[in-house]
Amino acid sequence: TNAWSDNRLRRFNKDFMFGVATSAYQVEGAWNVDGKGESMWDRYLHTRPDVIADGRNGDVASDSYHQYKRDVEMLRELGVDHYRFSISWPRVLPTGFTNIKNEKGLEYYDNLINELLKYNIEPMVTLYHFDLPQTLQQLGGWASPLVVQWFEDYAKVLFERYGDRVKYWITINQPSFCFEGYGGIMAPALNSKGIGDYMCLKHVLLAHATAYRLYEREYKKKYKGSVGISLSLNYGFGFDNKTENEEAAEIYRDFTIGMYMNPIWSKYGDFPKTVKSRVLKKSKEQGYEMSRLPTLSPEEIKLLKGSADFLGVNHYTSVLVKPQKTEKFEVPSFEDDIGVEISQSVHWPQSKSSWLKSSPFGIYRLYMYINQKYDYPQTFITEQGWSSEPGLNDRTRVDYLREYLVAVLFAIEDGAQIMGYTVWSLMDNVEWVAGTSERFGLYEVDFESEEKTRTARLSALVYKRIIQKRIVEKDWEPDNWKISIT
Ligand code: PNW
Repeated sequence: TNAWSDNRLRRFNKDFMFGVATSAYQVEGAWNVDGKGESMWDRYLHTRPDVIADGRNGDVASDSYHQYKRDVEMLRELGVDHYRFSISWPRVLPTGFTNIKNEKGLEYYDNLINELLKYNIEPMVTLYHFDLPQTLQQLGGWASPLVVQWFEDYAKVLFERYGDRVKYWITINQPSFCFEGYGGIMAPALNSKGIGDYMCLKHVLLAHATAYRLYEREYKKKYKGSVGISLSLNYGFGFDNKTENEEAAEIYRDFTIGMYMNPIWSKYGDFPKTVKSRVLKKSKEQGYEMSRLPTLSPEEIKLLKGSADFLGVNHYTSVLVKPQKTEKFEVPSFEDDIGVEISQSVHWPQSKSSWLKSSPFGIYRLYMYINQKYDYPQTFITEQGWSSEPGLNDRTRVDYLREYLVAVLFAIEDGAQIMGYTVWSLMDNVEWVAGTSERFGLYEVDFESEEKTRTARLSALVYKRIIQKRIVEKDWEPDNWKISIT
């Protein structure tokens, strides 16, 4: 389908918020500066440099710890309404606990927030974007139930310190990091497929809900902010409309969308029935006494239900789903529990990342799906982006953003509740184990330069124009590629 197939002019209303995102480990650098503690990503990439595609880790990254004023200048050049960034837990609490509060680290975020507010840019703060203090990882990290309390204590420090100025909070970025960290090559890279990943997931959800309740109880009246969680929600289509493929896609969606949304947004809470029954059945067959998927108690179900003022949607791509036939997965594993084979169409344009292809109708379908299942939840698109080669002429990113933004307009027209849109990312950064081999920035970063010089790409100019005009113009081209504050 062609996103441009009708000629009606749709526009974003004036209070729709446009922004860009980054995360602490990926941009800040200064990994051991001014009293910052070690994170599990510091430890992981220092001990396993071989896993990084181009060897570049987050020690210096885009050096935003020192360049934040330039970052805010770029935000002003773009004319964004908000900036989504994350706080590094070990930068503010080097031991992971609240016994030592690192004043220098806390001041860094004070400075960034104040600089944003000076120019009327709304800060949107993520409490956790993958960089757990290494001290806590050693004590079990997200697989330990104790992390729920540790996270609440950490959240309290941030709500106390920044609550007067920050109105949009995101507790956790993508609970699905559990599957990559306990069954893949993301930190802590502990090989515990089908077990550790589910334990992690339970505690991540409870940590989120506990932080949400803390804000609700102690800060909401005073500060009137809202608290959400960002989920990685790609859409799974049936490979074609054969019944078995449609059924496989429904199971896939239960495991990758319902898994996170059901506990918070459904009427009865808890994990989806299909997920619970499939993992239980497989676990029994495999000789386990009980399900590898931990249960949620009635109290936990209650704590989780309704524990978000908004859903943060991180949406990059879509997949095509068939029942598992030829592929063999590790046993036990999340993949084996789902029991489907996924692929992407050869017709979808390919980015620099193997997993990321452009399929703009996917975000429209995702919204129709969650609206029907969860009754039109309030959402904020907290990440969407495209990876390219280095270079300023990022035509493929321009195409991607335009087509997805048109799809977002279609979704809004059909009732989706979307408060804003956030491009991943403001600038090139350390793309986890891909290092700097995949570039997601509207701004290019010259990682060879002392200052980590930032230069606007074509997409930065196009996004600026979209923000100004509140419409998506298919054919607009800038006169020149200079960007300035207007
Ligand atoms: C996001 N997928 O993760 C993360 O939040 C960012 O830190 C990261 O830089 C960005 O995407 C680009 O990778 C995702 O498989 C990882 O669809 C994988 C997927 C989606 C999001």
